[in-house]
Amino acid sequence: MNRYKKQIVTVFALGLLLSGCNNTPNQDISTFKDAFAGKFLVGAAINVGQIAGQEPKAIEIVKKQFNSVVAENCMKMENIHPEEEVFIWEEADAFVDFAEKNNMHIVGHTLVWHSQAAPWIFVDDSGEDVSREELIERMKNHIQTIVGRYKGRIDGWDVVNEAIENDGSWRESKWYQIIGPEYVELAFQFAQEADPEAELYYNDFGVSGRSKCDGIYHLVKNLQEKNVKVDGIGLQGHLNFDIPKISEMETSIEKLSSLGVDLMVTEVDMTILPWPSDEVTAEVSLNYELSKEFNPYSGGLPDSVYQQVMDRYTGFFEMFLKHHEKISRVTFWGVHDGNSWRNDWPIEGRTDFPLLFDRNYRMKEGVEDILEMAENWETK
Ligand code: 9MR
Repeated sequence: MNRYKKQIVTVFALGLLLSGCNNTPNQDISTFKDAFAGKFLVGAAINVGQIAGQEPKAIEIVKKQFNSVVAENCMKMENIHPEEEVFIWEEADAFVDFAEKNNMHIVGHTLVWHSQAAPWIFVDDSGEDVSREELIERMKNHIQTIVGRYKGRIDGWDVVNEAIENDGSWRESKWYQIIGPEYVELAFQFAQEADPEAELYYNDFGVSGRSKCDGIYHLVKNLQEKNVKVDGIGLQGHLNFDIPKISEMETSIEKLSSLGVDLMVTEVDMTILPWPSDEVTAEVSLNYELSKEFNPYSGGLPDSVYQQVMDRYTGFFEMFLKHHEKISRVTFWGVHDGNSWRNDWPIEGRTDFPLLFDRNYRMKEGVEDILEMAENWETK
């Protein structure tokens, strides 16, 4: 359990003790962070416009509802370290300042990823791949400069993102091709050296798939056997309308928790739009053309579909509550439907409804049932 969660649990337990009402649900609680207090943190990814004050209503939601934040894009390599000698700190600094000012748990995302890596990192002046030693040195400098800058301020880092393929094998990223599988343990070691107190996570999508879950299990087990510090696994929750089954994610939670690390359900959203290909994935490089067939709800969502989304969301949260002792945090990937990446991937310009706050910054109808379920969980 991380230091922030311990604090929250203590405050919550104290509150219950003082009120002398262990079994009586508090009817006044109506926010995510209060309803799930004592179970897990609830967070959201925020973007640079929101941090810069361009969307005050979204920020109001964040402050009122959540106790953890992650930066959606500004800490990714191509943004924060676009050239070897250039680090751009303004946006990341503003993100950390915002979170600290509002006393929130802070997640840094993400240090080593195949996507949005700055192109310079893998090549020399003539455009050839750098040597293994050189890439290790560059990765070390990247990780330690960033983690070092925020030492003691960022609670946990997504150190390595998406290193495993759906079939459980290694992703053939440039990191893997040039350094070999040891790049993962080296990344964790470099991060630990830079901030020994920060929690260090491995984060991936599609974790409900059996082969992928097994691949991640073995990756983390191998790190543990080598005494590499890894505190948690992020199971990205990029859900679809029909997959994965709740029970499939539950099986993964059970399996991965047997490693004795914290689990986080990260990047939660649920697309309801038709998928334009046979392969269902969160691979960000995909891109298809916009057409009416693939954008059926631009005029609004029919009630029956809306209800199915809420039922499915409720089912997932019920499962998260059941396993709350294994889960330290659940984080939404965005604040409201209007600014979700889902509207633009893998087809740009669609209208999706993936989050629990609508385009008008209103909490969606039915969310209060999820909060009530959380408040009453102990009494079930
Ligand atoms: O939400 C992010 C979007 O704005 C970016 O364009 C995209 C491109 O890299 O990344 C999105 O976030 C990704 C996250 O960092 C890692 N897991 C998958 C997320 C959705 O693609």
